[in-house]
Amino acid sequence: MPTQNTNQKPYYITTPIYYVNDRPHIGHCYTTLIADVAARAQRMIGRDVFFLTGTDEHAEKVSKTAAENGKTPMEWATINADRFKEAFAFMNFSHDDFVRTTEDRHKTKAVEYIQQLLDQGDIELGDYEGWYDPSQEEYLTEMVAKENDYNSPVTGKPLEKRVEQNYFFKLDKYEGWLCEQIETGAICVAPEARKNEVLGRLKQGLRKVPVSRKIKEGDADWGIKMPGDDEHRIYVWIEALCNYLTIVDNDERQKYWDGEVVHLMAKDITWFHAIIWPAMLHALGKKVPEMVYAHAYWIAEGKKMSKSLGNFIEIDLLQAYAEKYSLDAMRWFLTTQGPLGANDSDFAHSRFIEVYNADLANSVGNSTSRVGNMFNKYFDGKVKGRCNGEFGFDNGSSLQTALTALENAGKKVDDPDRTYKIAEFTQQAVDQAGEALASMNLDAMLDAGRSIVRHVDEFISYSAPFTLAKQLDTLDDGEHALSSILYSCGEALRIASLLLSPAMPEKMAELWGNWNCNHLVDPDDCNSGFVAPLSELAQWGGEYGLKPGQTIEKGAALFMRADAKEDAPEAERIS
Ligand code: ME8
Repeated sequence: MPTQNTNQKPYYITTPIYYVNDRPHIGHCYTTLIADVAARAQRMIGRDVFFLTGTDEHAEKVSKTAAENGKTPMEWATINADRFKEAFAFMNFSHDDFVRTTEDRHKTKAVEYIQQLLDQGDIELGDYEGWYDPSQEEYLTEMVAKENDYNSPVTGKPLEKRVEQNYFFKLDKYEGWLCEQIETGAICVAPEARKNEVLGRLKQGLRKVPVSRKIKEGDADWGIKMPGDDEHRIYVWIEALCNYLTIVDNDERQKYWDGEVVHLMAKDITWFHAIIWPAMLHALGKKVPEMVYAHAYWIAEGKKMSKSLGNFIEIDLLQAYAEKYSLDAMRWFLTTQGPLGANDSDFAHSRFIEVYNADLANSVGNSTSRVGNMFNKYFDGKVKGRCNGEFGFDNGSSLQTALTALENAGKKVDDPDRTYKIAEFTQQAVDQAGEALASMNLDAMLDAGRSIVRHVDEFISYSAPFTLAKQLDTLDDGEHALSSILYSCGEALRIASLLLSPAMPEKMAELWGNWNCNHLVDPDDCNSGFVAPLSELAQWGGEYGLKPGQTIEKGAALFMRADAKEDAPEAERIS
């Protein structure tokens, strides 16, 4: 086990549980990837993390598509749940559990919660008339229905006016409390645009919400019955939300609910997570989530992805990209270019190549192979001596020696007074990454790693160790200067690789293999995978830093440059 930082609460991150009427696509992989990157980063800083994903199986559309495919609902749910599991294994996600809502462990607890709400009078029977969106299996308010001309805001198909006798949850009772929780940030609804939207809608007033569906003749026997009433089934949304709690509601996992709870999803389902679920939890006497983070959408080559346009980015296309450019390059692209904030993102091939070359081939890949090559060429592939990562202009300093070599070679130094405090720079980057992680700004977190790589590149251009290497015989302290420069570049890149690893775990592990940094990794630790928290791992020249005598193998380049004009990889379309 890595030494866990005991001042920090356990961290519990969830993704939506996905419908199993169909196979997974980029959207499902994206949200789960973001959760994976956050989970890996939180584990790396030493927190005890639980990461949950899974499938939502009791929806009407699951039994309908099952029938269309000549399967029972359970057979169809299993086929698709397995596709989700396979897709998530391919994406190298590190979830700690995968829930299927058809499992007893979920069903039993969900029924218990509903029973408690019934007993307390928070749920009661009544009549309901409203605009129902059959494609989404949800009722919309009069205002939302009207705004969308009585069509589904998601699919554009007509809404249905339905009257039902239902069980209702008294959501209206919690209006004031919810407003306060969200306004004060006790429940942090993010990004800000989503918070404003939710508060705007909340201030129009809340009504009771139906939590059951009356069973009609001909309905498939699918879903969980309302406790004590065989004529109703628990509305799939209400039951699905309970998954976040059912799976950790036991002695062993309770600490995760007591810790920091983060629910991640896209903006389509913010309301359920920011309003209905916290109110249910509050009614149950449970703690509410600390954060509800609703990102925007992926669109494809400028167009919304939809079934009718047939332009959903499917797993096979992601696989084709992974095969050609590596899985981690694809994970990198999705994480850094995705719709984590309030704006939608376009999955365009040209953009992929641009980002791949700029961030990976020309930056991380190039910098690590350059430094690895120099260690090989100048010091037999070994770290020579340590250096504190400070380069100033005292006479006789390593930087001064390097610049003298440049002058000897007849080259001009642009800014002869530049100093480099590389160790300090890496420490600042580690701090920035931690701050960015706390607010789910994963691009900024990864950019902290990228900024170290840029700093190293700049330092190499400035100090020109290859020029210095040619003059080792003529300069008194040439070898010491060269070794100090290389140590600093190598140690900075080692620290950068830690910050980049949540998005690119395989590629960074490959680098650690080449650079004999395996002492960072604890393969037996199923939690973080590291031997210590980041604050210790990233200490410049510390216990886990590069050491004199350590072998640095060149290894193959981590990322080969891509031709800007090359075509998008072809995916075999899944039928
Ligand atoms: O809503 N871009 O399941 P679902 C980004 N079962 N993310 C996308 C996306 C896109 N274009 N399309 C989908 C459900 N997603 C319910 C959830 S939770 C208690 C129940 C992702 O299969 C995103 O996370 O329709 C979105 O919220 C989710 O898939 C919807 O998945």
